[in-house]
Amino acid sequence: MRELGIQDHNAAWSTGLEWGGADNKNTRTIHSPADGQVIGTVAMATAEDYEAVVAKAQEAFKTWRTVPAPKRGEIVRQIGNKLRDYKDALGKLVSYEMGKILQEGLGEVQEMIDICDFAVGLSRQLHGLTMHSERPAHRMYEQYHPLGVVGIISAFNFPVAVWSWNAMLAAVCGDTCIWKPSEKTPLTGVAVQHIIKDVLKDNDLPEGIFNLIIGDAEIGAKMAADGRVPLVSATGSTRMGKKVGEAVGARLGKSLLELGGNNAIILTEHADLGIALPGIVFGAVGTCGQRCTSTRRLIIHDSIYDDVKARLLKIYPNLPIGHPLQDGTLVGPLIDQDSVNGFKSALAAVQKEGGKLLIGGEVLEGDKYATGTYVTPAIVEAQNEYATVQDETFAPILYLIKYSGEVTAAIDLQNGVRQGLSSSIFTLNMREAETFLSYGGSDCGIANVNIGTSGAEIGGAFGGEKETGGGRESGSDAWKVYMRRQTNTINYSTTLPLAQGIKFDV
Ligand code: UN1
Repeated sequence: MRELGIQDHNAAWSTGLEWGGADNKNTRTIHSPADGQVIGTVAMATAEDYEAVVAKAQEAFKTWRTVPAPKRGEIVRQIGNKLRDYKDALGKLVSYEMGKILQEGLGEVQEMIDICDFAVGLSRQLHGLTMHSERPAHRMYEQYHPLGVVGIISAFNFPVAVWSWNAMLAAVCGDTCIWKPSEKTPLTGVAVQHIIKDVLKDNDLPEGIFNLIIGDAEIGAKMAADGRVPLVSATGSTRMGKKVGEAVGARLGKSLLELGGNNAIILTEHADLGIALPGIVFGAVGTCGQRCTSTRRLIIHDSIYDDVKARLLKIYPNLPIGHPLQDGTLVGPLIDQDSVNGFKSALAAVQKEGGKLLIGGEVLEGDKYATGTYVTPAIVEAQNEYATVQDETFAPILYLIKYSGEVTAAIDLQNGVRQGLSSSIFTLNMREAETFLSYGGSDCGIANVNIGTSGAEIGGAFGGEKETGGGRESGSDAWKVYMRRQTNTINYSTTLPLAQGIKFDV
C-alpha cells in the first residue's frame, strides 16, 4: 500500500498539506479483520490537535467561500480524477482495513468518483428561487451562501464513500470540512487525505479546506458541542447519533444524522422469486450484514413462506465465506471481536424469546479464519415484536416473519420498528406496489419496488426517518443543508411601501 502513503503514519491530523500531532504518544494499531496483520499505527488526536484543526478550517473558509462555486467544482473534478487513478489501490485498502470484499471496496471508491461528478454538475446549480413581491417595484429572491466548517463523523462500514457524499457537496457549497473517520478504519482516511493533498498543492489552495482528524469519541463530542462547526454530519449507531444530535441541538446547530436501520423486504404472494432471492441474499449477507441498509427482516406471505424458506436454506450453506481480497469470496469477516460478540448475543437472545435458528450463527475456526471474525450468516424464524428483532444488530442475521392476508398487514409489520431507513417490496401486483409507496405505505426514507434494501445510488437523497435520524445526504437536493439560505428583498421604487398595508408616517 506504499503508493497510498499510509505507511509509518504517525500524525493525528492533517489539513491537506500539513500533518501534525506526531508527538502524541497515544497511538492505535490497526489490524486487518481479514487476517489480523498489522496494517499501520496512527496517533490519536489530542484536544490541542483539535483546536489546531478547527483554526485551520476556519481560516481556509474565509478564502474558500470567495472562490466561485464552478471553480470549486473544478477542484472537485480534479479530486474525482485522482480517485480514478488510485481506485485499485484505495479499493484494496478499503477491503483490507474494513473487511468487505474487493468488489465492494472498489464499488465504494466508484461511489466517491460518482459523487465527485455529481458535485461538479451541482457547482453550477446551487439555485435559489425568485418570488413575486406583493409590493410594487420590489424584487424578492433567495440565495444560498456557504455555511462554514462542516464536521463529518463517518462509520467503519463505509469508511470513505460516506465521507465523500458529505465532503464533495460541502466543498462545492463553499464549506471547509473536518473529517473524523471511525477509529476502526482511520487508514483509508489517511490515504484519501494523501490523494487530496496533491490536488490542493497543484492548485495552490489554502490548507484546511479538507481536514482529517483521527480521534476517539471525545473528539466527536467536541465537534458536536462546538459552535464554530455550524453543521455536524454523523453516520453510525442510533446511540451515537442521539448524543451528537443532543449536543448539536443544545447549541441550536444543524445536524445531519444517518443512523441505524432495521430494513425489511416484503415478499407478497405476487413476488417474482427469481429476482427477489438474489436481492434478499445480497442484502442480508453482503458486507457481512454491516450496511445500514442491510436486510434484517424478511416479511413473507404465508402462501409462499415454506417455499422461500426452503430456497434460502439451499443457498446459505454454499455462501463463499473467506478472505475479502480472494477471488470468489462473497462474505468477508465482521469488523472485530466486539461485533462477533454482538452477533452471538443477539442470536442467543432471540432464541430465548422464542426465535428458531434455522442455519448459521457459528464463528468459523481454522487457519483461514484465525482472526475469529468470520461467521456463518444466520437465518432465524422470529416475531416482529421480539426485542432482539426490534434492535439493529450489525451482523448477518436475517429474521423470517410470516404474514397473512393483505399487503397492509405486511406494511404494518415493516413499519413496526423504531428505525426508518430502507424498505422494499417484491410484487408484480400494481395495487400492492402503489399501496406500499403511498402515504399509508412504507414510513422509510428509502422505499423500493422489486429491488432490495441495500445498494442505494448516489443520485438520490440518502437517509431515513424516526430513529434513523431524519438527515439526507448524497444526491437530489441534499446539498441545501450545507448552505445557509437568505431571502433578499430589493426596493427599486421611490417610496417605501410597508408590508401588510401598514402606514407609518414619520
Ligand atoms: C451505509 O451503510 O452507511 O445503499 C451506507 C447502500 C450504500 C450505502 C450504505 N450505497 O448500501
